[in-house]
Amino acid sequence: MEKQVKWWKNALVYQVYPLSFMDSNQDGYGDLKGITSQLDYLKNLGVDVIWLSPVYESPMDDNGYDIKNYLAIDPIFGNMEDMKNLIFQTHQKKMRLIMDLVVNHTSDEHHWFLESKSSKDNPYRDYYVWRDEPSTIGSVFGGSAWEYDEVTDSYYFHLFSKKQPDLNWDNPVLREKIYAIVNFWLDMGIDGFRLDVIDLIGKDIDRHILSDGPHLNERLQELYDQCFRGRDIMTVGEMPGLSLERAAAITSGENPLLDMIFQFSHISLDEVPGQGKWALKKLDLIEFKNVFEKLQHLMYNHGWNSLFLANHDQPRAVSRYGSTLYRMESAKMLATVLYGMQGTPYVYQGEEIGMTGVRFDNIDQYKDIETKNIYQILTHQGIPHEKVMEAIYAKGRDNSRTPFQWNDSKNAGFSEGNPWLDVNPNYLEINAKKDLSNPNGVYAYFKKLFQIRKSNPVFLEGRFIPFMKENEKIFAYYREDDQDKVLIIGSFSDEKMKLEIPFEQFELLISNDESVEIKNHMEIPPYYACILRIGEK
Ligand code: TEU
Repeated sequence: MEKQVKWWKNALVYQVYPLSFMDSNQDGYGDLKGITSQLDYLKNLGVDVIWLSPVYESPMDDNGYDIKNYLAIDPIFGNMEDMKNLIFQTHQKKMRLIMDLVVNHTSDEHHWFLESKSSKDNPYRDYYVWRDEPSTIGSVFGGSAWEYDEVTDSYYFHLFSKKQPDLNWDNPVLREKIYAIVNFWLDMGIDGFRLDVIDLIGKDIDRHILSDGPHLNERLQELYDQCFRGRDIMTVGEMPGLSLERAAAITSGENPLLDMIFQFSHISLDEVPGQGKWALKKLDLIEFKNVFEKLQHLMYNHGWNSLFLANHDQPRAVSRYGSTLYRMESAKMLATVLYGMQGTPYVYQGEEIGMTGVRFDNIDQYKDIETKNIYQILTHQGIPHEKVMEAIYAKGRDNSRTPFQWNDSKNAGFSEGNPWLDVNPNYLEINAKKDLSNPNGVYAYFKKLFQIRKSNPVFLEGRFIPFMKENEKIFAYYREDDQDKVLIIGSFSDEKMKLEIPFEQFELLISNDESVEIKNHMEIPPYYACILRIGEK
């Protein structure tokens, strides 16, 4: 009997950051109706699944990752009818939709927390983590992870902002409440979830174990049994602290705990180890290649991988790994090497038109809580404004959150109103209308690349074999199965590079510069990328 391939293995997932995608009512905030109006844009790219960052009711301290009511849509985004309509229209177009599930913490304005903090014997007290004394654990967004609350003279735990108290997953009553929420949305017809920082739900705070804690597997198992089992859905867990090996283990087996994981080993390589994201280090391509090679080998026939370079927390891939001087070339090159690998491909909104990071002069133009906090902390430490801004330009989360650049009209066609975050001034040059009108645009390239992926099974199941492993500027590898062999090549160099193609027979499947003739001894231009089929098919 032929092995049945799970649909999400061959799906293209597109992340929409609702605040910044499309504003339908001109209030400056993107919304659900705006997303619904652009479904054809996504369908035409080849998108199978839309992942929606949170749209639940929220005070927006962390742009919706601080939820006040899990069962309501925030008025900024519309209402429940708009949500149902988005799900319906997405399904009509034969796409699916997954939501973001943020259950490590809630907003401090969630009624559970308001009850919890009101007195020590309130029935909701144990929904959150309270201690008489703080420990040394720090918040991801800077400062202590403990906040004093005078009502009960105790401290609550918040790994993110102080408006995001952590839920107490040790409490079985709380867990039941969460499962009911998950089932509410699945019963409404959504097709799965991206689970925010889900590596944290097994933590043991008193022993300072946060990611991948002692209870992680049992909690994921319970969630699976109570909510996911038997449903035709996909799940992807964001697990910033998980090892490659554990990511493979959690996603393997007949009924994996999660279908795939966002694992961050490749993401942290441009940081000074152990010093956090703001301590910048030049990326060593060899290290980068090694992480991917390890991941590809670990996941081969054992677990499943997600392929991503960007999301709403990460800088724009072109600015980070490519070159804004060779913007279109490097956007295409990065897509080629990333999506040539085994795993489910993820595109973050704007990546498909080569959007870049932003450099605002004034710190007040930044809206991200993490960026604002770190600016205060670092400048108070005496680090000069310019130096802090350089780190923010490189790593700040607003780089990827500026409004989507649809065209060259006012506010890039995102909104007639005042955008909640300024549009990147380069929208006159970089926008979807311009890119789509160019047959050699980034969008057209992404589209073709995804068509090639889907129509050649070697991309789904083929083995990963590195090529030019020791080269510090070229990322190249084969994918090979019993029937087929392809060679994927991408140059990370802003200079010409020499390349040896050790085959007589090959067919060019795609390249980002068609004027380049493929020969045994060849020279490739900066940021060149191509995929060759080896031999004759
Ligand atoms: O992010 C979790 C996380 O640990 C990081 O991605 C982190 O936000 C980033 O590295 C900070 O530099 C998730 C969400 O994706 C993020 O937007 C939220 O702020 C965070 O959880 C809290 O919900």
